[in-house]
Parts: sequence; C-alpha cells; structure tokens
Amino acid sequence: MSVPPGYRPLTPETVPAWLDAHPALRARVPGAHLHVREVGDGNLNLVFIVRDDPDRPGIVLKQSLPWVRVFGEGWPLTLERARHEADAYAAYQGFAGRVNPDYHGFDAPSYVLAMEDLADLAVWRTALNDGGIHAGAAADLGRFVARIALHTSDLGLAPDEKKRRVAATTNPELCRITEDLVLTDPYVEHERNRHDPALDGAVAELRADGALRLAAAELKHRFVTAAEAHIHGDLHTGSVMVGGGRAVAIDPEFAFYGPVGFDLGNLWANAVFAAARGDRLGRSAAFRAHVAAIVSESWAAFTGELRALWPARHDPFYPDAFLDAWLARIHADAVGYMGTELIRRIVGFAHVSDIDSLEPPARESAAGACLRAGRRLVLGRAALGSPEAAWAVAAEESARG
Ligand code: SR1
Ligand code: MG
Repeated sequence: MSVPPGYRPLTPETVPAWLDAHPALRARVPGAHLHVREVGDGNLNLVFIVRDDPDRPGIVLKQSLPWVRVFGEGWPLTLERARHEADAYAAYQGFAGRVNPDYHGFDAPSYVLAMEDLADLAVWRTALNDGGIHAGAAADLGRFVARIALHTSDLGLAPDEKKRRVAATTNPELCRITEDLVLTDPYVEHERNRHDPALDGAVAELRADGALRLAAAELKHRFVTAAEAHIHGDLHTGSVMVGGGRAVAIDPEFAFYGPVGFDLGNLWANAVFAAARGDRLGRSAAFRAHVAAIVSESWAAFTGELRALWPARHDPFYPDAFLDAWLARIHADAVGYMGTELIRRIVGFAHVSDIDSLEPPARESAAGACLRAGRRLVLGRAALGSPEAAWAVAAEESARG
C-alpha cells in the first residue's frame, strides 16, 4: 500500500520531535523532558502515552499503520481509519459528555490523532477478566448509544445534513473487515478462521446450518444497508475504559452510518464472554450479578435516554408509535448482532482474552457455551423481545457447561 509523502510510523524516540513540530499539542505537555510509552494492545494501531510528569496524565497520540498490526504488512489497511476515529470523537463531543474522551485534533499527513490520556483508567475487558466491578458503566454506554442514535440520525438532523454526513463518514475498508470477519467468514470455511479443536463438531454443524446462514445474511444485509445513525462500529469491552466512576468509549475507527443495534449487540456479547469466564472461575456472586445486569442496564438506559430526547426530535412527523416500533427493531438487531459477535469471537479470526486465556477444560466449555448461545440468539432475535430473555439464553448455555 502506498503511503502519502511525509507519513512515517512514529516510535517512542521520534514522538518528542513530532510534538515539537505541532506546538498546540506540545503545549499540552510543556515540560522539557517527555516520557513516551507505546501501549497499543489492540489489533490495528500504534498508541503512545506522552507525559511530561510520569505521575500526571498528559496526552495520547494514536497513529494508524498502513497494515493490520496483529497480522503484519501482508494485510494492508487504509490509513484513513485514524481520520474516521477522529471524526467520530469530533461528532460525539457535542452531546456524549464524559463517555467521549477529550479530543485534541487530527494531523492528516501523519495520520495521528491526539486525545485524552486515559492511562489511569482500565480497559473494561481487562477489568472484567480480573473480576472487577464498575457499576454504572453499562448505563453510561446505553445512554451514549441513545444520544448518538438521536443526534446523528434523521430524528435529530435535517435530511440534507444527515445525507451529507452519511457520505462524509463512509468507511468502506473498515466496514469490509466487519462484513468479512464478523458477518461472513465464521459461517464458511476460511483460512483466517480458527477455533479450539474441541469444537470441531459444533463448528461443522454451525457451518452446515442453512437457517443460521440465512439469518446471518439478513444481519449482514442490514449492516450494509441500514444507515440509521453514525454508529461506533466496534463497541466491545476492549473499546471501553473504566475507572473513577466513568466509562469512556474509545477506538471508533469502524464508525459509519449503520444499524443502531450493532453497537448494543457488540456490548451485550462481550458481557456474555465475561459471564462465561466468571462462571468458570467461580467469581463472587456480586461480580456475576454485575455482569448479568450489563444487558438489561444498558437497554434501560438506552431506551430511557431515547424517550427523554424524543420530544425534541427534528421531524415531528414521526409519531410516538414510531419510537416504539423503532425500539423493537433495534432490540431485534441488537440480539442478532450479539449472536454474530459471540460466534465470530469463537470461530473467526479475532478472539477474546476472556475465553482464550482460560485453561482447558474451562476454555472449551466456555467457548462451546458462547457458540451455542450465539446461534440461538441469531436465530431467535425477533422472538427474544426483552434483554432478560436474551440474557437467559446465554445464562442457560453457560450453565449447561
Ligand atoms: C483485523 S481487525 C480484527 C478485529 O479487531 C477490531 O477490534 C475489530 O473488532 C475487528 O473485527
Ligand atoms: Mg479497536
């Protein structure tokens, strides 16, 4: 992949000189000596924490690479993903409150975005893996998704402006990753897929299930056609930081105009992974209750916020009954995408540490339960009409062992 002139991947050694050439950002860490750490632990990018006092927050610089970091140069990927992430932070800062990190700007030639240093918070997945309880995080995220759903959709924007935004935020390369890795590959044989050999039989059965294939295709079709709102696009627990009574949604590089239920479904599936792990590690009743409430708490906060914002909608032609029908549609989508996320993290390319870091036989048992739950949720998404009903499927499969 060709890169624009002037683009160079940063290193901890080159970050200070890069900042000296960007005075507005350098002013945020004004001390003479800078401490720079590269901490990117996701699949795609470079992330640098820059502080002038190691004990006080400074800034974070995030830079896209022209390839997929976890795979290497053999999987090229557009640098534009840093711009999409920057645009999402900019779009959300007017209404998302502290769930959006402070955003300090984007430098186009080097594909670097600057944002709040959140290093004193923890990645929610890591916290959950360790049995940590962060009350309020699920509700914060439910409200966040509701605010995006209202403020960036036809319910919150004039029609011309909404269409301009759909065009400006089109994100084909990152959407393609989701279309392939999440919504296609897991249902077919593909060299990128991998799964625990103990699941061979279950995986063969999954791939031979025509009804599941049709349901996954319907969810894929909605993903590529339902330009409802500017969604985050990858809202799993590794894209959330928690601490200090706050939840922060990071990494919206997959953002585009898509179905609102996709973000909720991602979040919900990752609660299932945390529960499957907690069940097998014998976590406390308080932890298990905390995780079991993520789906219902986020849904209650989501619906409560959307209903609160509804009277101020841009176009009053949409009656109250429309909101009820839209919520039902979003719920069915969320349950479906909860299922596709569960399936792809067990049999696709990108797995989750919640499950993969367990020792056998707990690992096989947790993975098998998540896979069975995913299948039932995808197939039953329209009938499972409440968050409690969806969660019951996951709890039942986890209890089956
Ligand atoms: C090649 S990217 C694999 C996964 O990492 C991201 O976080 C997304 O979830 C994507 O599907
Ligand atoms: Mg990410």
